[in-house]
Amino acid sequence: MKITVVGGGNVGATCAHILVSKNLTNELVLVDIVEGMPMGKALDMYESTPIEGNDTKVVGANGYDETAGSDIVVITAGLARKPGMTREQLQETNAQIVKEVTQQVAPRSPNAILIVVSNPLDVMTYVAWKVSGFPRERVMGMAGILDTARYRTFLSMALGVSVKDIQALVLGGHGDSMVPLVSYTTVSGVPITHFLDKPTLDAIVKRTRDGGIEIVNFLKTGSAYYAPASAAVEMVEAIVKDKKRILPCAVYLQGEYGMSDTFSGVPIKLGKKGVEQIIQVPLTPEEKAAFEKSAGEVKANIAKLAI
Ligand code: TXD
Repeated sequence: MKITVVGGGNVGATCAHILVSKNLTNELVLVDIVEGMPMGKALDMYESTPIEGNDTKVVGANGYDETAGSDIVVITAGLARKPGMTREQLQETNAQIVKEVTQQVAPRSPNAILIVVSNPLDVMTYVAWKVSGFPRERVMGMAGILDTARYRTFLSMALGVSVKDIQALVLGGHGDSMVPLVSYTTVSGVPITHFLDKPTLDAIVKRTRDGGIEIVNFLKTGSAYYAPASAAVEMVEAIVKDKKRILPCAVYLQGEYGMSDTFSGVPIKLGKKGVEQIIQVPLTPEEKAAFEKSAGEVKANIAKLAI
């Protein structure tokens, strides 16, 4: 197993570190354009392996030859938000970056599975899919797991119960119109509406939608990275261990949920082949309308791409 992480910034380096400490790969390559930085971070991580008892060879690079033959490539390269910015404002710059990265990665690792993290997430995943020419099963974006984790954390805080016992799904695009599905939220199988009233749930849904900017406003110089890195690793682990996890990920829709030629977050079965199934769950009329609005916004942004 060989994994490449492109972008050695906050999310990329944290993701690489978790992958190494979880022993998920024999070889990990960290790529960034900043001279020397990925080599320094990679060597530092490599030197942690005798202490952690891992067997991962960690390589840093400013180019792509070292990435050849990767099984999985996680793309985190690109600008992050600062206070006052929307994810969509990153689109023009990050589309060029994700395009360049994909052009370098795809021919060197033609059988790889691509996991895109860069924002605006759904549009950047479309860019990687389009530029790579890979089948849709092998190109996906990470956002739903993070958004769902935020939602589960806030519910756990409100209820005073373990985050482990809260099951939930957040679908749609990774933007302010994402759709936390209250109808599929349970505490160990018991509907969430049994525990919380509508105003409390509405406030939690809103906080989930604003979860990214809440952190940006604290950090001021960048955006969240611990939970995003953990979320990307959960996807990698599902693939590496062929776990057949059911996770919300951004995938190319061809008629599913009434949408086509666009990427949006929906539940999928994730295993060694990548997207092994897209799971269509019935939505309430309200949720359906919210999903269509969110996915429609992504589609409109894809139409603005000049790649
Ligand atoms: O849920 C999600 N999908 C997200 C997405 C959650 C958190 C962060 N999200 C997005 O990921 C964020 O909006 C950014 O677009 C990316 C990366 O966020 P990060 O916090 O890691 O940003 P950094 O720390 O600025 O790191 C970005 C790195 C930095 O080191 C740059 O030098 C590098 O990307 N970079 C490049 N690497 C390789 N090749 C090119 N062309 C390149 N351009 C920049």
